[in-house]
Amino acid sequence: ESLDPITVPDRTVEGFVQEFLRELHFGQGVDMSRASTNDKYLALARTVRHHLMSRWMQTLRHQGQVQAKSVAYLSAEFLLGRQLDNALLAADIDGIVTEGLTSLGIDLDDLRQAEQEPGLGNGGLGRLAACFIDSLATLSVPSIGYGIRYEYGIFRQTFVDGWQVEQPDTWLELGSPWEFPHPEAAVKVNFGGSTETYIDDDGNARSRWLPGWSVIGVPYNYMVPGYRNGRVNTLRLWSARAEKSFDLQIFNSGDYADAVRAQTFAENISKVLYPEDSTPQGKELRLQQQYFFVACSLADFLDNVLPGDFDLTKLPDRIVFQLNDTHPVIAIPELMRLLVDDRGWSWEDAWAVTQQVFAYTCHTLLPEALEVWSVDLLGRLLPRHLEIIYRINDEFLAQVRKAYPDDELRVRRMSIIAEFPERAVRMAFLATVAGAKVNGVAELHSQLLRDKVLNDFSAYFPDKFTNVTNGVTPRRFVRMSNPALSGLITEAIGEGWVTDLGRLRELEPLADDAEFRRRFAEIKRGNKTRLVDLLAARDGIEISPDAMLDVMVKRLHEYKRQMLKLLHVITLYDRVTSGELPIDQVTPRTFAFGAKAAPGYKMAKQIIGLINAVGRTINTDPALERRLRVAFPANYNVTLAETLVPAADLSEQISLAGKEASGTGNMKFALNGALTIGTDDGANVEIRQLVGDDHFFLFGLTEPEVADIVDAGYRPSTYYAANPTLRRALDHIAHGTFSGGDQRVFEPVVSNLLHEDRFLVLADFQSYIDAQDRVEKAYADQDGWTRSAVLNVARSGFFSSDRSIKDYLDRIWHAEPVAPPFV
Ligand code: DL6
Repeated sequence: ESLDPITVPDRTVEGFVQEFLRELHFGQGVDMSRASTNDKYLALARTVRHHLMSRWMQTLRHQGQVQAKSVAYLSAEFLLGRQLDNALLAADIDGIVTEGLTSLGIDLDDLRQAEQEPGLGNGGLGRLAACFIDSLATLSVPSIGYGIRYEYGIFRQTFVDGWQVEQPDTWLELGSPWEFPHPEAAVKVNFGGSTETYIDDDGNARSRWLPGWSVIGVPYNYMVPGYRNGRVNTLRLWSARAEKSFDLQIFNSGDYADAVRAQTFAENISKVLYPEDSTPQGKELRLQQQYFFVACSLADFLDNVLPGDFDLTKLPDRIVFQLNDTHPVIAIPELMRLLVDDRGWSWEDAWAVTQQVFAYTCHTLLPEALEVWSVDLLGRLLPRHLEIIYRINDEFLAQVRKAYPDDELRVRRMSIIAEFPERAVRMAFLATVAGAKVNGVAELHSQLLRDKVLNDFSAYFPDKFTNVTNGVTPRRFVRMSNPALSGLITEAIGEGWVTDLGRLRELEPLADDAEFRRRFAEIKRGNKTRLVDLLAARDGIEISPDAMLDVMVKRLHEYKRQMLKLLHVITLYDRVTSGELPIDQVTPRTFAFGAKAAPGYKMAKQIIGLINAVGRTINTDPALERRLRVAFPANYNVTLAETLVPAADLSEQISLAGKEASGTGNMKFALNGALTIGTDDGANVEIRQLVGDDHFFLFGLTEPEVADIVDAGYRPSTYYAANPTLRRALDHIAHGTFSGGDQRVFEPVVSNLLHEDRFLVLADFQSYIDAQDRVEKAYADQDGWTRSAVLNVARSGFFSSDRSIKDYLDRIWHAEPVAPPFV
C-alpha cells in the first residue's frame, strides 16, 4: 500500500521550516516576532507529529483489514516521559529539525525544556507500561494501550527546609500537543443503584443492574510510534465528563455552584493520579477510577475496534487483555456482565470466553500491597459486579472442595472473599482464578509468588504460573538519553542493537581494547558534565564531574532501604570527622538521591527530611573538603532520569531480599555502564548472573536467610549493641548531629530502626559497608572499573523490553507480530 499523499510531509530542511512556520501562524496565531517559547514548542510538536501521521492512519487501516490477534494493555498508569525527543527519534528527523530551527535562530534544546512530561504514573509499574507499548509498536504487534488521562499526574515534589511538600502537577496547563480528543466516541459508564431478578423469555431467572448514576468517558488518543518500522500504535486514555455538564434551570435560579455540581463530581474521577506506590489506598474514588477506565475500554474494544458483525465466541482468537497489576481486574466481572446481561449469553459460555481473554501480571510481594475492596463499598458502587464475583467464587470454591475434600481451611484461604478484618474482595485472587496466566516480573519474584504469596493457587493451577522478567526500552533509555554512548556502540557494532539489544554482546571483546575504554570513560565524564550543568541550573546544586557518582533513585519506601545508604554516608562522615580516616584517603564521591514519598507515608517523609539534613551537614563541613557531597534534587522524574542515569558510576539496588519484585532502574543503570551494588533481590539476581560476580558488588542476606531471621524473632537492637560502627552512625542521628542538636526531630526514625526495623537495615549494615569498601578499592583502579562498566553494557542486552514482550507473546499472549504495512 502506498502512503496517503495528504499526510506525508516534505522531509527537507526547507520543507520543515515552511511547515513549522505554518503551524506557528495557523495553529498558534502568532508570527516569529511575537512567538513565545511555548508557541514555538507547540508548533514544533505539531510539525513533528505530522511526520508520524501517515503511519498512524495506515496502521489503523491495516489493523482493520488484517484482524490479527491483538493485545490490549490495561493499565491505570502510563508514565510516558516527554514525547518530543521520542517522536523525533522515531520519525528520524532530528537532523532536519535541528538545522531548520537553527536557520530560524531557535535552539532545539530550549523548546525541549518547554515540554511538561506527562507524569501519569507513580514509578516502576507505570514506566514499565510505557516501555511495553514502545516495544509492542517496535515489534509490530497489533495492540492498544488503555488507561486514564489524569488531569493532574504524580505530584510535583518540592522541599521546604528539607521536608517534602507536594504541589499539583499541572501538565496540561500550557496545552498538550500529543493528544487527539474524540468526544464523539464517548462511552457511558454506570455506577451505583441496585440489581433485580427477572424471568427472561425462555423462562430463566436472570439478574440485571439498575444503575443509580453515570458519567461519560471521552477518549484521548496518543501516537505510539515503533522505531522506524512504519507502525504507529495507539494509546487511548479516558477522561471523565458529566452526562449533563450544566443545569441551566438551577443556574437561572441563582445557585451557580449547584449548576455545575454534576460536572465537578464526574470530572473528579479522572482528576488526579493516586500518589501511591506499593500500598493501596482504600478510597472510593480509586475504585471509581478503576471501573471507569476498564468499562470504557471494554466497551470501546467490543463496540468500536471489533467489526460490527464480530462473533464474540471467537473473542479469544482476537484479543488478550493484559491486566497490569490488580487495578484493572474489575474488567473480569465487567466482561461477564456485558456477555450475560447485555448480550443474553449463558453463564457457562461467558465464563469459557472470559477465562481465555485475561492474563494478570503481579508487581509486588508486599502483602499490604495486594489490593482488596470491601464488599460494602463494592456492593454500593457496583452491585451487579459483586453478584458476579460471588458466583465466580462459589463455583470456584466448589471445585476446590472437590479437589481437596475435608480441607475447609484451604478453601477459606483460597476464597476470593476474605472474611477478616472485614468482608472484602481479594482482587489478586479474582485475577488468578479468572486469568489464563499469572506472571511475576523477575525469576525470583515469580518463584516467590508460586511458593509463598499465591502458593495454594499454584498448587491448584500449576500451569497458570509463569515468569516474564521486566525490561526497559533501549530507545528512550540508551539511544535517546545517552547519545554519545549510542554513537560509540553504533560505530563499533552497527545500528542494529537499537532493536536487537542482545547484540551488545559484540562489545565484549572491546572491554580489552584500551582505546575503546578510553573513549568509553571520556563519554561517562561528558555525561557527568551534562548532569553537573543540569543540577546547577535546575536545582542550584553544585557537584563535581571528577567525583564518583553514586546514585539511588526510586520511590521512597522502607523496603527499598534508602536508610541503609544514608547510614553508609554517615559512617564515612564519622570516620573522617573522628580522625579515623584521613580526608585525602577518601575517594571523592557524590551521593545522589532522587525519591518521592507518598504524601500520607510519614516514615518515608521523615527519611526524606533526614537525607536533606545529613546533606546540609556534610556539604558544609569544611573537614570534608567537599570530597563527599549529598545531592538530592527534588522532583525526580523520567526527564531527570534521562540525564542522571547515563552519568552514574554506581547504581544502588539495595532492597531487602524478597521485597523488590523486579526493579527496572537497575536495568537502566547497567545498560548505561554503571556498576551495581545490590542484594540478591528482584532482577538484580539476573543482572548479576549475566554481568558476572566480578562486575557486581553483592551483599546482604538472601531471601531464605531473611525468612529464617524473621521466623526466629528479629531483634535489631542486638546488631546495634554488637557493632560499634553502626552504633556511632545511629547515635549521630539520635544525638542531633544533623538537626542542630535537636534530638526529637528524627527520633521516630531511630526508634523505628532500633525496635522494629521491618526491613532488616541493621542486619544488613555491616555487609553493606564491606561491599562499599570493595567499591572504593575497585574504583581506585579506574581502568579496571571502566572495563567492568563496558562488560555491564555488553552483557545487559537481555533487559530490553523487546525481549520481555517476546516472552509475553510466547508464554502468555500466543499472538504474533504482523508485518508492518510499509516502512
Ligand atoms: O514491575 C514493575 C515494577 C517493579 O519493577 C518493582 O519492583 C515493583 O515494586 C513495582 N510495583 C509497584 C507496586 N504496585 N503495586 N501493587 O509499583 O513494579
